[in-house]
Amino acid sequence: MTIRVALIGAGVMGADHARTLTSQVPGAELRIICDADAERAAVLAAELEVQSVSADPQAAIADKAIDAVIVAAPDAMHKELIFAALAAAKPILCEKPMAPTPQDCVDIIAAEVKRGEQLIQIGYNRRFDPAYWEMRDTWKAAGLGEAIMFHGFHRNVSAPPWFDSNMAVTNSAVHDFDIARWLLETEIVSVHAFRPAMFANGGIGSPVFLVCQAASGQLVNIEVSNNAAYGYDVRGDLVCRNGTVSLRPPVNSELCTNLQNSISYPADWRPRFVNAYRLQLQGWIRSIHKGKPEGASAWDGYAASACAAAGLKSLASGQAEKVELIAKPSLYGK
Ligand code: ISE
Repeated sequence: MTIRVALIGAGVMGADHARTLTSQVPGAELRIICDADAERAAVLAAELEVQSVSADPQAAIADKAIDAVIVAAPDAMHKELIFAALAAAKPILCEKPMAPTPQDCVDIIAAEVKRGEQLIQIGYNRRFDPAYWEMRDTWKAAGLGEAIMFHGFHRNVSAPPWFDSNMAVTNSAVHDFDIARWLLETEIVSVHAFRPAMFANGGIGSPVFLVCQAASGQLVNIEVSNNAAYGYDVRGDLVCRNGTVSLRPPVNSELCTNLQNSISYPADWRPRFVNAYRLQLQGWIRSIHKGKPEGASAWDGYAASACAAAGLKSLASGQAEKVELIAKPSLYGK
């Protein structure tokens, strides 16, 4: 059976998902592209030979010829679109963050729990990145013992003009909260957020530094620099009792010239995580075929957003803030 997919949102990530889905994901067909900008939807549909375009996401989701939905619309629209897909009992792959506030996430969880089955996957793509798998597997296989600290570095070349001060936490650091939870298999219980003094008042793309405590005792620090200037660069070090595993971003070639060697950095996250995005989409379609969820659940989406809320609270209070979570519904396991 072919899963007939509706894409809601044809911006940077929506278009990227559409290209990957139509070229590299067996068992799926992109049937409709929906965007408030009709021209943008039409151009992408023509490029990918997709049958239909629409400016009405609710109708696209309800359409009987659609089996599953990718939500890549602006963050503020995620909740209503997830609700529509849940009402139509259709699996959803929703871009991160799941919703703007933890309360919105709790409402989504309540709706999914009421349905009694996991239909929501959140696009925390790093969970599908071979470099992070290797980091986790190496840690486990190399006998490094207990993990003690995780250092995460998350750098973008430059922030777009609409990327306000909070988004370093709510839009970027959510990836790092999620991957730390995934690696350490624990929840983050507190977040203390700092800004360098020269960015005390925030501003577009201003950096943040977050120190988090995990329920199982580890410390996690996260640097987010969205105006890092030199390239898109995500790094990580997992420090354990008997050694450290360092994440090496995939590099296929090195330039050697003039008595020097150098590597190049991608301009944004798409080339760096190209395999992760493909594997994520393949995993999502497989999960629908098999009825077995993969990747980040609605609970994971909620936990990352709750960490972000604690981070924003900490920036305002200047203190470490607790990550407040509701009791975990049994639908999401232990
Ligand atoms: C962006 O929205 C993403 O999801 C990228 O993966 C991330 O690196 C970037 O910081 C976010 O703003």
